[in-house]
Amino acid sequence: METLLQKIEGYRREIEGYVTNGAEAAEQFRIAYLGTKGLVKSLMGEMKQVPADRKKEFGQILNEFKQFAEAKYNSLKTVAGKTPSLAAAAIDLSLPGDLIPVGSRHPISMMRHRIVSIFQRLGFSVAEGPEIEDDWHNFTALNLPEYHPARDMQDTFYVSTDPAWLLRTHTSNIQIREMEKGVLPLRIVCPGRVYRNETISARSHCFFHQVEGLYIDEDVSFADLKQTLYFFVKEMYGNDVKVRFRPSYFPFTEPSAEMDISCQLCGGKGCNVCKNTGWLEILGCGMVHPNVLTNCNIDPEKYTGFAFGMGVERPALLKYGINDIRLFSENDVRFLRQFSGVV
Ligand code: 2U9
Repeated sequence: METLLQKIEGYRREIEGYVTNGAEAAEQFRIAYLGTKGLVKSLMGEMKQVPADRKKEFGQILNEFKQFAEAKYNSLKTVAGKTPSLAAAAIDLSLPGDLIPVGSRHPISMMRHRIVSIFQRLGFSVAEGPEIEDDWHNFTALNLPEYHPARDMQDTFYVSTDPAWLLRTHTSNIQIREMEKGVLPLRIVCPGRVYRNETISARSHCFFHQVEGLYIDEDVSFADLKQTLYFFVKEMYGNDVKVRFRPSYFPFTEPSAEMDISCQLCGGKGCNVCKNTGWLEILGCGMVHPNVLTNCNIDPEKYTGFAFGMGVERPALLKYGINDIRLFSENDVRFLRQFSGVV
């Protein structure tokens, strides 16, 4: 069988190098390779020598070889009428093209897109902003007091200290910049990469991705916030998912809450992903603190707003069954290739 395969490979090379100089040569090629007493027929006769368990494989290889010879014959026929030098140089358009590998989207990009597009359907538009930020847009305007631990060098990457430039710790800087533009009402989602000085492990990284949202208008209420997030959860996790709000605290919202959904893995029964609680925390939210509105020259007596924020990594881990957050930033093509064709 191996010698047979080698022989076929040799014939293939022979055919590749075959150059015609006329219709007569094309016909000779047909007789020699494809005729009733030709090479392909005689190779078919060898089939009886091939062991039973390899007959299928040999059949396939022989079939491909036959198609290859036929394609060559067709091209020889086509160029047969041309001058010998042109015929020799002619490109064989009947041969199959080289396969070009199809790229894939990064799982974080896919998850960010899923999240953002749900809010876009509710009339939110996308806003972006700088990753290197000043103290005002990242902290002060957001009602984060001078002594807040988040400002600590231990938690924040400072690019410089005087004046202070830092890597944003959340995408809230975008909302501050949009509010400062003074165009109301405002209804935006803000996706982006954020940085925190944390030890890198399977569960946390020193950079990750967020999608935050903000809606400011007259008469925006906590009920609007809840309905918007209910809609998001149903679109994202399906109609059967259970939702609960828990009171919480953030300096930039008052009142503040965190939203949990019933665990996607165990359906609420309890497992190691939900730490046996049956619930998964998916986002934080609240009504924009009046101080934040004032800081951006918006009258808190006239306008109210809600805001929310969520991480992108955790839902991506859950959705795509990944167990280590570091895989998202290592750019190992063996990992990334698996998302080809996934949406
Ligand atoms: C403005 C006013 C209020 C955005 C908010 C959260 C609650 C929140 C976390 C979720 C997981 C960050 O990625 S995470 O660690 N976010 O809990 N974010 S309210 O509030 C804002 C933003 C901008 C002007």
